[in-house]
Amino acid sequence: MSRKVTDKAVGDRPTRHARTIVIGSGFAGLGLAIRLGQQGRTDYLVLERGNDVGGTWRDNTYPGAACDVPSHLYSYSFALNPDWSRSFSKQGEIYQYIRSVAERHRVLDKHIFDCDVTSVRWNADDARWEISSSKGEFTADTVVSAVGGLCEPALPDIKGINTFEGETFHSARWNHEIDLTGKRVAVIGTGASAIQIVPAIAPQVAHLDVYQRTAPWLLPRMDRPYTLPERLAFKHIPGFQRLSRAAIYAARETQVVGLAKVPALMRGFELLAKAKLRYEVRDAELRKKVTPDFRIGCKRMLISNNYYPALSRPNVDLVTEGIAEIRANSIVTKDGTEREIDALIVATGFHVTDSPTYEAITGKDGRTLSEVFDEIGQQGYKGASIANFPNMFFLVGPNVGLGHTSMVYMIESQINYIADALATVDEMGLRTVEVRKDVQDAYNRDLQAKLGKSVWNTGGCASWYLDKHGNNTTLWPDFTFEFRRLTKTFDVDAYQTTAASHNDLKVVAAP
Ligand code: N01
Repeated sequence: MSRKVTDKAVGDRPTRHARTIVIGSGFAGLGLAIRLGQQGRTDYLVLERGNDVGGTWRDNTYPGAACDVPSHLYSYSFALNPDWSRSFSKQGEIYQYIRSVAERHRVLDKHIFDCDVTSVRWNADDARWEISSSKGEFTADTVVSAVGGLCEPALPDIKGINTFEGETFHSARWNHEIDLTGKRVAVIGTGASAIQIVPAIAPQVAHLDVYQRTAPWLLPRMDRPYTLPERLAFKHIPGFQRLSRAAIYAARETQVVGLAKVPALMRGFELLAKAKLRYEVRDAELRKKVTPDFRIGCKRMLISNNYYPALSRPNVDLVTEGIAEIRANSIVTKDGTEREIDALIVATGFHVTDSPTYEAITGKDGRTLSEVFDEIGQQGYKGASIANFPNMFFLVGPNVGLGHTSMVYMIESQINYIADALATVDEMGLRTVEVRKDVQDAYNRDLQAKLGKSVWNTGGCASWYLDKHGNNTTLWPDFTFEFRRLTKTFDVDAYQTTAASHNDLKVVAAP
């Protein structure tokens, strides 16, 4: 979804109506599309701005891109893949996996690709959503936004960045036409993307400056290729793959205790990370620069075995002085040093709590999602519904994010909930469903009370997990099986509903 109209030639096309329209086809939107098909629904469409399914795994093609959740867990429960080549998959393999699942479940013909949704407006008279896109106009009884939290690259607001004359691009929009071989390159950022990019390009470039604002915590990456006997076992021994997935899930879930409930327990991880740092960074000055000053887990814990060694290379400098200005061919730091470069890579993350996609959605009272969030922060109910936005559901909405385990697990929980919501609407003959504001408020009070104790809120760091109101509106503060339990069935009592009786809006459930 974007704010800009990218295709002017849409005027003459007739408006298409679908019972359900899903926007976005990453892990979330695609998973829901498959479930809609399994429910026997045919009257749905998926509008995708890219030219293929895959979402973030289609877009993030930077060198070194790989998942930091083990492959057997980072996949759909209904489409396990015994053929993963290694314990932590690389981007290309995950993208191919998502593609193959889409093909196998025959949902690609429900997709409209290169369809950039520019506005989504609620029409109260017709109880429908009106959607404008680069591929024409649509209406839908229900819209599911599955655009994801990491879809809109955030560019740093640094003086002079637009005057840079060399090659420049964001990590999520890698320009493969540019050959970095022998060039002087700068990378801004030291988050999950940058720590994969730096070791991948360092051997190729003439010189690399890595601009660090905050040193991240790094843990070992237990990655290795699967042996042939293991792969045969995953394929042929009944239950072996499920068992291994369950073991990974259980091990990861234990982290919730330290992250969300008793942050002091994170000291154990800190000791491990410090030992790794001492072992891998021999130079005392560099070690000082890369030693974090906040409790581990406050920002996403990163895993890498080759980032510190890359920083130690003779052609790599870690710059921590802070950027004052970017000039036509150089970066100037606050201490006055000017470093010349040919190419600039910005690995500065995404608009998460302030996504521009929120501006495109206009709810019941005429306010956009962006305006609603601006006032109260990113609040919703079970990450799936937001008051003022009837007949609209969200996949990966507020407070369903995770740092420690597979988002696909959370997505599948939400798919259960939304699929059951659509079934309930049909069974009860409902015209509209909108989460009750009092229920949403109580839900968020409870979330914030839990998050107040978490390491994300108390660990002494600034992160994109927190919004401008200081609230953590991105992460789920409990075990993921607790979220699975909460989303097992659609709790219609939490919603204000109207019955589908012509245009007569009969309230059948209200606060
Ligand atoms: O982005 P980030 P990312 N001047 O926001 C720095 C997922 N992911 O693309 O820490 C200078 O984490 C910023 O500095 P600071 C994962 O969920 C997953 O790396 O804010 N620096 C930080 O170092 C992850 O959390 C995988 O002080 C500036 C960096 O840029 C999410 O994507 C792999 C700056 C941004 O880090 C985002 O990761 C990759 C400025 N003006 C990503 N602005 C997997 O393996 C920002 N920075 C699954």
